[in-house]
Amino acid sequence: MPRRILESFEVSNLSILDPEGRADPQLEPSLPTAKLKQIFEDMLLLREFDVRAIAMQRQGRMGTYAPSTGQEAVQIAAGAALNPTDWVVPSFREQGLLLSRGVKASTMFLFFMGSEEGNRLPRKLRSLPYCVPCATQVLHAVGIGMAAKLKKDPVAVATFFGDGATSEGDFHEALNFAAVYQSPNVFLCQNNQWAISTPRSAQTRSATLAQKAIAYGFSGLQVDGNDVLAVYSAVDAAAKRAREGGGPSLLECMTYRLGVHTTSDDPGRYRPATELEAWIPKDPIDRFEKYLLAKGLLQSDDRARLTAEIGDRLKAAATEAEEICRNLTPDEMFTYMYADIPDFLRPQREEVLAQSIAIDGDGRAHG
Ligand SMILES: Cc1ncc(C[n+]2csc(CCOP(=O)(O)OP(=O)(O)O)c2C)c(N)n1
Ligand SMILES: [Mg+2]
Repeated sequence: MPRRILESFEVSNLSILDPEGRADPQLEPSLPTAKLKQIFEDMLLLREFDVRAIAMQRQGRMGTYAPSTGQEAVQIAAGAALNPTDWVVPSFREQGLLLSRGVKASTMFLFFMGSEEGNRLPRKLRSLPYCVPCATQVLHAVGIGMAAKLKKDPVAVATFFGDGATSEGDFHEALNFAAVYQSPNVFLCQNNQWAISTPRSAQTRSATLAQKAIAYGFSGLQVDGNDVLAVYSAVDAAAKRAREGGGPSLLECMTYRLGVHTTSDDPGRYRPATELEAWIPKDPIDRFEKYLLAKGLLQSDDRARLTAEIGDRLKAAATEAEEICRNLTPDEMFTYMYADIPDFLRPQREEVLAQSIAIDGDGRAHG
């Protein structure tokens, strides 16, 4: 018997805006003006959030922070394409997604200040809190998807993770289960080309991450992740399919982390400067701004004005978060991990309490 080809497959890449912000008329989504403007404002909000958070971390007013500069299009377009009734399951880099869903900026600041208040998201927002272990959230999202299917709740469940997370076993188990159970999941990979200092080329020999879905029996699409309209269209289609019982999808959004992995990282030690220089002209905000300017939906001085307004709002949100932090006591670190504090932690907690540590007005601990 000769060998026969049983399967062959193709992987596509979707892009709608060209580098100058001109849209492909065949693919351009028709979005109301107010929505386009909101998307632009939310992208600026995420960029300014990074600016303020990094400054606060450098001043000792915030813990380790993971910025999203350069990745605004993926997060904001995804947030805009999902319905408020859909679920979102983030990793640790989705400030933009959560802000665009209505999480308060002060709550996001509180997370990075180490306060448990930063994990308390209003239930109606259908957003899970941040997940720092790489890829464990992808399984949680499939669980939510399977539950929604059992309850006949017509929602999509979108989960976010990085290129590095696709090397984790949890990612593969999650995709397999989602396919087998046809759960309403949208797997959204922010491929920012790096997992701390590990480049995308060292994660996998696959030509794309999108094609991983095909092995599990569903479709994967690579999307220009710096093209806000392409991400919007791809997430919109995948979420509709999920809500209508069409099963899961994987979207690999090609983007780039223009800054540090976190404020504890120095990419200058491992990343070629030429690579960064090549991505700077692909800035997703600049590209979308050109599109809106050409359409007459934005004036040339709008960006500076909006940025200043957002900066003022974020300053007030940061002050609000710092006020809340002033009332925290160090023994809170023992409060939330376990329902019943285990024996080995009891003496440590007692020691902290015995030292009567108080937090003063500057947020510094005193014995
Ligand atoms: C299970 C697990 N292993 C290791 C780490 C340490 N770690 C934190 S972020 C990170 C890289 C993640 O890269 P990627 O998935 O590409 O996401 P990105 O940070 O680029 O958004 C690693 C290895 C972790 N958080 N969880
Ligand atoms: Mg990455």
